[in-house]
Amino acid sequence: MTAVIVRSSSRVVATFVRAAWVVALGAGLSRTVAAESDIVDQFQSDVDVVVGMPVREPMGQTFIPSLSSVDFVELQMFDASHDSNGGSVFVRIREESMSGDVVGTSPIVFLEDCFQFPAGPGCGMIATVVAPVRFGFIDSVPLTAGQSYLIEVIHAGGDLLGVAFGLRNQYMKGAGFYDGSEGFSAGVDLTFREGVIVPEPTSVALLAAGVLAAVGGRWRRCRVESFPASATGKPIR
Ligand SMILES: [Ca+2]
Ligand SMILES: [Ca+2]
Repeated sequence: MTAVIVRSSSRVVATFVRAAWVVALGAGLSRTVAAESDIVDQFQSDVDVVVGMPVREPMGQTFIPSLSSVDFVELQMFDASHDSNGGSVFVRIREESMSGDVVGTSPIVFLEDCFQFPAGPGCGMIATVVAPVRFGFIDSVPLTAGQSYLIEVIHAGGDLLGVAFGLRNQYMKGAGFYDGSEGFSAGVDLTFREGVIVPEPTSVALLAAGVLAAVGGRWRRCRVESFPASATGKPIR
């Protein structure tokens, strides 16, 4: 009987070790396969003009977040050159202004030639044809909600690119600028979205339910094996 108890105790330990692996594996999978969704915090959606870069840099937009971090910035851009090299661009988050400390830098994003205009003539000429370009930060950038920050857009090489702006002060909590100053007028705002990325609740719930079911199943099997025994001494299953 003692041996049975020891063996059963070992199985209990093994079960919990396996369960821990299941939970750990589940946590890893939740980051790699679970669907994610954006929570957009600050934004300005209108496109009134497209400004070329790098010739009109420095350019950017001040904003006041209501969330305490930022995971992504999305801009509306176009390929402004007939050259076919493609272009590269990245963004920085600074405190308050162009002279503020850099608190986050995105990886460089490479945009293929004519990325926003894949079919027919017009690439590099029709500035109203823009496409969203997303800049994801490798690590979430911590912010202080209610304080002013700046999105700086930087050309990193290749074809000339264009960045979209609104011209009617559509975003009231900040100002867009290029040529290193606050644009044509106080009404200029970058066309942008910024926010955080979260797992979709349904994915998390399904994943958690799956993990709990797996752990529960192992636990029930362990209990059946550990206690009652048949007349032959074999565990009853
Ligand atoms: Ca091009
Ligand atoms: Ca504004």
